[in-house]
Amino acid sequence: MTVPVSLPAGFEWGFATAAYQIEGAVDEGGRGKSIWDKFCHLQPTRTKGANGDVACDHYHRYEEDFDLLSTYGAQAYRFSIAWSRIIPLGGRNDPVNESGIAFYNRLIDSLLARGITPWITLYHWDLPQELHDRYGGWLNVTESQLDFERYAMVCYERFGDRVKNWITFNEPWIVSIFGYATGGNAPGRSSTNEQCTEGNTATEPWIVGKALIMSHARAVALYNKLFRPSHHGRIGISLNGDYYEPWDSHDERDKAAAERRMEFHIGWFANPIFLAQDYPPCMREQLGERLPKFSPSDFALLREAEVDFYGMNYYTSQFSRHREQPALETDFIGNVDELQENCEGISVGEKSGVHWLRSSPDLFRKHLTRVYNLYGKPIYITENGCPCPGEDRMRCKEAVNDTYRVNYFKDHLDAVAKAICFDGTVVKGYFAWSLLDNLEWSDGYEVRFGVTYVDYDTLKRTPKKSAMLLKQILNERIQVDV
Ligand code: PNW
Repeated sequence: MTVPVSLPAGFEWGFATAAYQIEGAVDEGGRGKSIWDKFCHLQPTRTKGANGDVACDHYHRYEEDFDLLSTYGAQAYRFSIAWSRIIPLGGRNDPVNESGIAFYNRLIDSLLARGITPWITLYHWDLPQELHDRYGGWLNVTESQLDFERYAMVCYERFGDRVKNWITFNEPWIVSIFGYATGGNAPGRSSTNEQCTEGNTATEPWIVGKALIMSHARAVALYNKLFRPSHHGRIGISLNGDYYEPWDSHDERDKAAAERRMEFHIGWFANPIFLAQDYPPCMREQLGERLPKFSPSDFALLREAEVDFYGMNYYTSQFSRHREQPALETDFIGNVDELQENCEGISVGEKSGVHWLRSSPDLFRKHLTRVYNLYGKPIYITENGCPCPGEDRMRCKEAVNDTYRVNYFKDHLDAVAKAICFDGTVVKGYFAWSLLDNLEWSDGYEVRFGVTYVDYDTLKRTPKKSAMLLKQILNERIQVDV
């Protein structure tokens, strides 16, 4: 039996991007270097030869890109600010770059003129290189949080009259783990990855995690105290994390492994941030002294940093299987195996164009409801999307027929509607990742997540079928109050 479900009135939706993935113009307008500039130019390459020097050239083509947003019917647009455009050297005593401020003012004003609501992410992975060189960047918990606080303050002061939606960090888990445990992302530190010359996988990610949590807390506390009363905006953070089912649903140890995996993914950040509590007990148990502690003053700050929403980036789900042997010091997932098939050989979902992502909308619904029940904040889905199978080898003509993506969006929006209607979960908005094909970090330009095809030789943009679909689905589905 099919039941018609709909999304509530006022449900916000649009598309998301991030500065380094689309802007280009890395040497223009007084921008300073970020850790991604350096990482993308390492030899031998760690990013399939790709870098963000030009990317989608959004820096010069933003009007054209916003025309696309208008055509697609978007109500909102999530983008990130490159810290090193605003404060090229990054630090709290370093100069503010007016030309960088002017660029983001142009973006904001152009969106507002079109009736599109801007959502700003302060940090989407691009730490000013200078802060990394000066004191180790996120490895320095004390310094980094003060510099981030000042950067946030400049953004609120200069943009907060018009910007009412703020996201402090995008995916602190990826920042900590890919940056400092596996070394797959900038700054590329790891003691288990042969390509890396520096790092300590057993300790660094946990230090960085604390720096990100406290930096977030400072930025939110500052907003609450000095800006909320007059700006009346909303602030939150975007956490990634898959949903995990037990590999063998009859095995209690696999059930515990699934829950533990999610605690290592989400609870690591969500317990301190949303509940002002210590890290999940299973993390303390496994990581012992390697997991930094929160002092009474840290907890006081966490309590002051009440947020308005939970930003959820969701792409896929997996199965989790317990391990018999004790955890390695370098383990960061709770001593489990992660699998895309369960013990009966059933796949978690249909394969996409990238190995780590299979389409699992039913588990998305469970994930939404679990997160809402645990952390109690309204959820905005700040990223959801996929590349189609084989899309990396397609030319424009083929790529625009993105049936897999169309179905992915349909199925995932259906899951959102069910979570709202049947599970009582509060979900208030949805951003598709991404407006444009763009630099997919260490995967370079081959993996395409856009609803718009970008030809990287000519930079021509061509809408794919999925681009217009969201407008159709969301307009049909949103309940109209009469
Ligand atoms: C997110 N994983 O990253 C980022 O926020 C985006 O910038 C990125 O383009 C997008 O997802 C697509 O990858 C992730 O391996 C990268 O599970 C990798 C994973 C999850 C999220």
